Amino acid sequence: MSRKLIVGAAQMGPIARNESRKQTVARMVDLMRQAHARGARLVVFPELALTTFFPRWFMQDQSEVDAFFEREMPGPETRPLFEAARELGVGFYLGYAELAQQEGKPRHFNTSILVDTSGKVVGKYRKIHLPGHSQHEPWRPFQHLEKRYFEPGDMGFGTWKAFGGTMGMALCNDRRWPETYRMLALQGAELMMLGYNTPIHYPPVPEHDHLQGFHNHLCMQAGAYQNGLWVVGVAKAGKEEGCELLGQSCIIAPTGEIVAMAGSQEDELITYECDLDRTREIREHIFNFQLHRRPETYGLITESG
Ligand code: CDV
Repeated sequence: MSRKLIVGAAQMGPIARNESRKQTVARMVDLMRQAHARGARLVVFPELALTTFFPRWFMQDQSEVDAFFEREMPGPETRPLFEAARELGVGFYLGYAELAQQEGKPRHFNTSILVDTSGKVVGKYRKIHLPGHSQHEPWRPFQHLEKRYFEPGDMGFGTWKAFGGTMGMALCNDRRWPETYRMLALQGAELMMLGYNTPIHYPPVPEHDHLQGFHNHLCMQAGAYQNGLWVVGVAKAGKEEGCELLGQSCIIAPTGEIVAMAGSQEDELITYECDLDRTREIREHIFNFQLHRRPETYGLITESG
């Protein structure tokens, strides 16, 4: 049986701070309709796709922060995404800010879910590598307060059987860490979905600003090749509330080659027919984990410090 899956990377342009969920979700449903017209069965949206990238502001009033979070999924404003999935037979990966209640306490996570073609949530991931800082740093032109507004994901790295293969999820900064891809590949992931919000300007090391696009592709292409999996990396791009966000959303083959890339900084759908069996070209040969890995020598990697 063919394991070819047409996947859409649904890059989104900027979302203004005052843009409503309703407006944003309408943009996303439009991208899902375009994906359907191109035969896609799975669409990948960015990280924190429902609102502006709010960690760029220091906020002390928790209710102001919580307004950017979802208490239920789907909720009234996000339900059209799930209805579109059912109507079109197009599943999706969605990044959003999750406000959960666990043991009676509010918990804040930077989360992604995988929704199948019947509109059912089949997987959830909570971002593990949270970048940035937790205190207000007024010297910065904009803040990156992920460490203040979120706690590290408590679900580990997981994979899910869906869309005829084994799917993995990660979020933004996770893509810079080789452990992310390896943890997914060791659980059989054949396709990794990842949404990102990456400012072009990196205030602590501005000398690297011109390398943002290079580093984005460098880590995802290396991760794809070294682990023999497809990577779908999807940006929220363009000038959002004065902050320039990297575009260059792309689909990367298990060989590490970019096979499709967005050319704009706006809402843009790119698609590619991903043959999940192509993972075998790598995983049964050059990176055959069973034959060639030497985990007995890698102990330091899992020691803390
Ligand atoms: N949203 C992110 O995780 N952004 C980081 C930036 C801050 C470096 C990233 O890795 O792209």
